Amino acid sequence: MAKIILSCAITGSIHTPSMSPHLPITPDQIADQSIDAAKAGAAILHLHTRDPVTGRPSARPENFMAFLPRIKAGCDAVINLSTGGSAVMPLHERIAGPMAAEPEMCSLNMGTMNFALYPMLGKRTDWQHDWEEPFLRDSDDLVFKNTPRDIEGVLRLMGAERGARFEFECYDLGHLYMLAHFRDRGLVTGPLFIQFVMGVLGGVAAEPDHLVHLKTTADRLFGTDYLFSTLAAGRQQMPMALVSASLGGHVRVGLEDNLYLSKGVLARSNAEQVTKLREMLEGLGHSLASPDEARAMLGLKGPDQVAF
Ligand code: KMH
Ligand code: ZN
Repeated sequence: MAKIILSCAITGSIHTPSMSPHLPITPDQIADQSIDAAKAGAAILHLHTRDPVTGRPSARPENFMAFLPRIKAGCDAVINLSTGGSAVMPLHERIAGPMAAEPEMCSLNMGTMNFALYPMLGKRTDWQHDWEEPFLRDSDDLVFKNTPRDIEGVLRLMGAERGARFEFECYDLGHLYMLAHFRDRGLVTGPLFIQFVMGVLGGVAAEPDHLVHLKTTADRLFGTDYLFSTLAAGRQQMPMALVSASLGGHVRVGLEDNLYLSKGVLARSNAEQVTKLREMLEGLGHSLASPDEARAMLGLKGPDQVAF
């Protein structure tokens, strides 16, 4: 069996500080949890940043630079910076940090979509920060804008001009056809790394038969010129990771996608989720790729070619 690339998405821009005391917010918290996740087996660290005081999603270069050198000094994991930022940010704001840091990898969201977080409001009333409740509530009228022009811009600025390769975030079948369109125009080249994103309200639900159909479609469009990984938001995180691995795919966990370790039990760290998945995968006979093995599989430029 081929080795499995485990990505860990450390903090994201979906969950808010009141939802878990373990969600990393400050540069030290993000760096510590990233290094621990890498030590536990994550080959790739998918990173967003937050305002260190309020915890609100941010994509400011100075917030990224406050932890990137520390993470690089503390582990050899591949650094993958989000260009999705938060769906509430315009694209120029979302890519400011990645443009300054010039990472080996960055995410690229393959279509415009709804990104509805308001079901997470639940019955909670004890918000720590003023921004949290309206941030979630207003997502009933939120468009996560990723038009072909936006995608082409990120490919040029981050790929052609800065040598990054991409985690292509595909939330639905149409996003695969958009990726094939850019391949046909010669703007993306293999090996492509597709992240199937399941369970976001606005994208496809986290069901095994949907994943099989996404993979079958990607096989038809990209043949052997791609690798896929799967993330499922919320409680389907671990089950879908195991389905992904069983189909020959790679896996992603992390507090960006799910705050829990098991039903009703908050994960105390990203490393805890990495360790849990690692043990399940190894129990099934799989083994994890090291960061350098992941670099070779994905054709990355190397950690000495970044700007941090
Ligand atoms: N937050 C995930 C649902 C990005 O950072 O570009 C998708 C994601 C997007 O990771
Ligand atoms: Zn992300």
